[in-house]
Amino acid sequence: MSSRKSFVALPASLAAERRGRVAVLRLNRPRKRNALDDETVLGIETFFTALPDDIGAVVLAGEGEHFSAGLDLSELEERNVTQGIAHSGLWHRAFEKIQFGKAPVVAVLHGAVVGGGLELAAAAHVRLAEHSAYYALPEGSRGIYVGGGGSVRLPRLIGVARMMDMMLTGRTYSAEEGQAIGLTTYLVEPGRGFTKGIELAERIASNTALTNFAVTHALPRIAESDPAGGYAMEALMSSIAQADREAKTRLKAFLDKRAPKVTRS
Ligand code: 1HE
Repeated sequence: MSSRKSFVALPASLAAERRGRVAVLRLNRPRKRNALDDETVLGIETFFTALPDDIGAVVLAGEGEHFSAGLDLSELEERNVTQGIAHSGLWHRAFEKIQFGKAPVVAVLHGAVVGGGLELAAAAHVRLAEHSAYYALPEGSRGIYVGGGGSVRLPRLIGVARMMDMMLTGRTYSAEEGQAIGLTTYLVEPGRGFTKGIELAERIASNTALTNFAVTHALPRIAESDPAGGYAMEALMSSIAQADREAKTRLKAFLDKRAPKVTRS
């Protein structure tokens, strides 16, 4: 059931609602192309911190013609080095709450997904794009540098060489190119993104909480480990997951021929 009533107080630049076990967070500043000012970044942190325990997945989307124009450049006042580090830390903290939060996040991308907007999208677990989406890191030409975790997350998605190219030459990737290089894993027709995002989020929310935890919290850490540590962590995680009562119930349902088979989509 859709409910417009938000479970958390947010700035006007964000809008939240819940639809059953799926929570939706929209960047809601279309007149400024969803540029991310400090208040919005703090609001994102608040939203993901306050997520109710029964929410199984989140859809993150943008209102208007663009997902996000990145950092609100009008706030780029004179900062000294210490203040700059603190500002970047604010983004890091907020986006960590997305990546290592309570529920998997599906980002629905369209229009400009640039600078800090791309860094935001990179913190999600599943990214899907409408054909209108395009990706850029204009920091290079603005005389600044990414500060929202982009150097950590983007090379893991598309490689250091592509990120260097984007920052040094101002290269823009189209939605189709973004799909080909791994920025997104779904590409849909214009206007279909949100519906597809909800569909994927509902599917994710139907997994057990323990499996979703394993995939979003353990898997990325295992992937970063040395192989020996990774195998040990994987063995522990898989034994914990299979011991869960809900896992036993689901396995029994399959063996009793009550659960769906895996089919071609
Ligand atoms: C903004 C911003 C912004 C738009 N900060 N106000 N990001 C960028 O370098 C991207 C800058 N933005 C653009 O290139 C374009 O605005 C877009 C391609 C995204 C959209 O173009 P368009 O023609 O639809 O909109 P517009 O007319 O350019 O902008 C509409 C309004 O939004 C206008 O304000 P107005 O008062 O004149 O109506 C713009 O000034 C405003 N606006 N983008 C502030 N980004 C943690 S570090 C991350 C570092 C970065 O993210 S750097 C990348 C910054």
